[in-house]
Amino acid sequence: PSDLKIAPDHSKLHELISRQSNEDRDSLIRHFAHHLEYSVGKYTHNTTDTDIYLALAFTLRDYLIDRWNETQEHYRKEKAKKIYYLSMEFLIGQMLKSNLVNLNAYDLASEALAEFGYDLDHICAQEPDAGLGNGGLGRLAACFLDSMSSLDLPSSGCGLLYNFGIFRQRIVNGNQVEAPDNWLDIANPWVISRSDLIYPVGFGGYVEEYTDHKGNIRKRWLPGDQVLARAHDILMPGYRTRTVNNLRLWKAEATEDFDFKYFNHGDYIRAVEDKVFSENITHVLYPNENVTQGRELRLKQEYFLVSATIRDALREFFEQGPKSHDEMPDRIFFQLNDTHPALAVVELLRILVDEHNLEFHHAWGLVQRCFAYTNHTVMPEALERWSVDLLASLLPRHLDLIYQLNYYFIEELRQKGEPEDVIAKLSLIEEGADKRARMANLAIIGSTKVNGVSAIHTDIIKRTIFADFNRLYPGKLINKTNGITFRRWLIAANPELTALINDSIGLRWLLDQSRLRDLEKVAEDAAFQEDFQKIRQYNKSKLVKIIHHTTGVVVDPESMFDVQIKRIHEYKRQLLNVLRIIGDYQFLKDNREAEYTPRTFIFAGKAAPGYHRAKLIIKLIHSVGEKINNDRDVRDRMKVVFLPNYSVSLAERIFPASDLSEQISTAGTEASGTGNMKFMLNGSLTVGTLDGANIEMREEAGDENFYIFGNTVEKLDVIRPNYDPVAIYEKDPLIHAVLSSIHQNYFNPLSPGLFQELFHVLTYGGDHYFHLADFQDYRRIQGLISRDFRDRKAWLRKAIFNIARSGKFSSDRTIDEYAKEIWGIKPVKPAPGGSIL
Ligand code: B1H
Repeated sequence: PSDLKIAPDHSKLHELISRQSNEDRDSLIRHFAHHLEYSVGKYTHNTTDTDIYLALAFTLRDYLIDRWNETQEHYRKEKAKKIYYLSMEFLIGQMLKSNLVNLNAYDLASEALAEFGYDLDHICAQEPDAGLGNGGLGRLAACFLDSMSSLDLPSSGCGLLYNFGIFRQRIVNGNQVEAPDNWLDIANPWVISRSDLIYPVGFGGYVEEYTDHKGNIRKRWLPGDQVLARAHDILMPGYRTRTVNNLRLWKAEATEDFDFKYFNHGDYIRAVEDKVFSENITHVLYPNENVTQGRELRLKQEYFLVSATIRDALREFFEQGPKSHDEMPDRIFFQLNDTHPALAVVELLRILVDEHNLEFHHAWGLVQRCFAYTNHTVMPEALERWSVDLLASLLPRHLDLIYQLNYYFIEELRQKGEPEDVIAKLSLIEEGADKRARMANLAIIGSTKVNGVSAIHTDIIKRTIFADFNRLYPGKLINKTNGITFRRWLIAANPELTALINDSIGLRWLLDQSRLRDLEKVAEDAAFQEDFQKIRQYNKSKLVKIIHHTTGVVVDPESMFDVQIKRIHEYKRQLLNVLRIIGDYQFLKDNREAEYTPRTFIFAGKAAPGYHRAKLIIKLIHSVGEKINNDRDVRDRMKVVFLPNYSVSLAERIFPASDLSEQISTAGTEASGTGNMKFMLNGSLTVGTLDGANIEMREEAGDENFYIFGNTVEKLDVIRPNYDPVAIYEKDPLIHAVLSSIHQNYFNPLSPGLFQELFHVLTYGGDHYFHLADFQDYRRIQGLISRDFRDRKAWLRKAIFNIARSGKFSSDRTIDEYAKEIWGIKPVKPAPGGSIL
């Protein structure tokens, strides 16, 4: 960018990193021209930015396909063990830029397009996000795919091709309004439909007992309905390697066999209606995070993913010509991203027993060695417990097998002398009026390893929800702290900072993020600090434009950008942030001349459409913002904005422009968090509770570079029994004033009563998430942060230390640990190929 005064010597760097020849460049341009003409159908007239995007995407796709074929051929030759990462969500976002970065072709493409007068960044922005996920869990899966390819690990993501991803959020009058996300409405060059990979998936019907030719009594499932699962691949290149793996997304299609009874009765429409009905399965992503909705369609989706994936994996396994099933655990391994795909355990067992005639215990022994399960939450409302009635009608044979597994499991527990009350808790079935199958318990007994996603979270699951399992199977529960891909979240999202880092510490960190530590030596270097500051201001000025464009609010790029962006959830405590903002506002109204570090409070995040209270929090943020932004007493020092439609692509623009990262969940509730890491990597400082990965981030950054406040898990355990938020409200004048403003409709004079529910939740409702218990400490630390921000050099030093010590949170580190400690696989280096492009 021309207004940026730092000038790393790109030409030299470029030569050094890429050694790309003119041949690469010419080939890229030739391919691009070909696709513009023959794939997009444009020549010179009325070529739109989207056309340019499509032509470039088709060009890269060719390169990806070559490498994918090579990679798969190589895996087959090496008889490599393969990981299937099963997830109902893959929040991959836009692909063009990250593919260019990974293929080391970003600069090349940028120069080539510039020749024709196009700005590559602007072209990349034309791509619709693939929003096939809700939040952290889905984005984690996407980061993992990037790392698995970058580390040359034979693997495939396994998910669903939803027609509608996470809804688009519009804000009307301060309220969230949902609109469908029709992300496939323009041709998607990344999604490759596989004409040959299609499997029938059964539902309903009944279980039949029969006698086989040896006289054994056996069971088989005769499904009532069938739906076809067709494979669609999105290719995932690794960073500076020729390895390309695939994300395989299954889409539901109706079977060709219409129900002929309708035709015979002349009811053509009815027959075709049925066809449409079965295609519903992959129509839409359930928009919940950290909550399950026990709906029949969701169960169908989960089984659909599981069934198609297991069939496909078994096909690949048998194509290798194994001597027996016993080779399975050396060739295939399934990682379960939460319990959503936990039925895979039963599906594999069913196929081995019912279709391949393996003896039950032999089959189960094999299954257990092919699975591992990741737990992502302890929120009770998120733990899946499927109604036994629903299972009986949709998957009768699976329910049968769950009962059989439970019988042997409970027998084992009795033999170990476990008391009946403990057995009742461990049972796969929750007894009661409405019986339910506990998917976590099933996933645990079906897995070699179970992992939490941060040190504290693993500790909590070992002590609480899975304590008995931990005692029974010591060593089975382990920690794998989450990570993020530095390619998307630094190299692609913040190229200016990347160039500065390259200039000062060289390029080794690109392949080994722990080498970012070398930045420590420039943390106090005045020139480095100044360049870093300029980049931050440049990114902030770009965000200022977005804020103005989307909200109409003009904010000051010199103010501190204080940011909370994530799903709206009570446990994440956006309300605590709002209470603090109201407190600041009241303080400034009463003390107009007081010293105050100007701040821009930035929020973004979606609320689940059925989560009324979360939507009310969005409305409150807007109402408070409306008041503050228009109050001439404070509006030069405070601004509150809510950026609509939080998404991966919007996040990529916010992290590089943030000063302060709000990670303020109630201790013990946020399993890890991954947004927290993206801020750290881009040089924001964190204000946070001792929760999730914050704890390890502080350990790495150093206490003096991290702002911790609030009650710990241990303290909350002490407080909980006698916690009395009403007493705090009545005794603490500050809290009283803040809550009264909500209670007395200060921000909503025209719709009195609107926020009473929120007032109630925080007081008489019991303040389940301890907002009031942490309020004063939160205010204290924010005061400290304000003072520190004014000492620019000290602040920058802290920021640079954060970047330098963020290496642990690279998903390459996380995936390396999964590979070694859970999957038991080694990198399979690609066969040497030509140039990188
Ligand atoms: C996380 C979910 C989740 N934990 C149920 N659990 C869902 C649960 O549709 N559902 O039914 C969807 C999502 N998501 C998040 O996982 C945690 O809250 C974060 O703390 C964590 O960083 C992330 C990745 O591990």
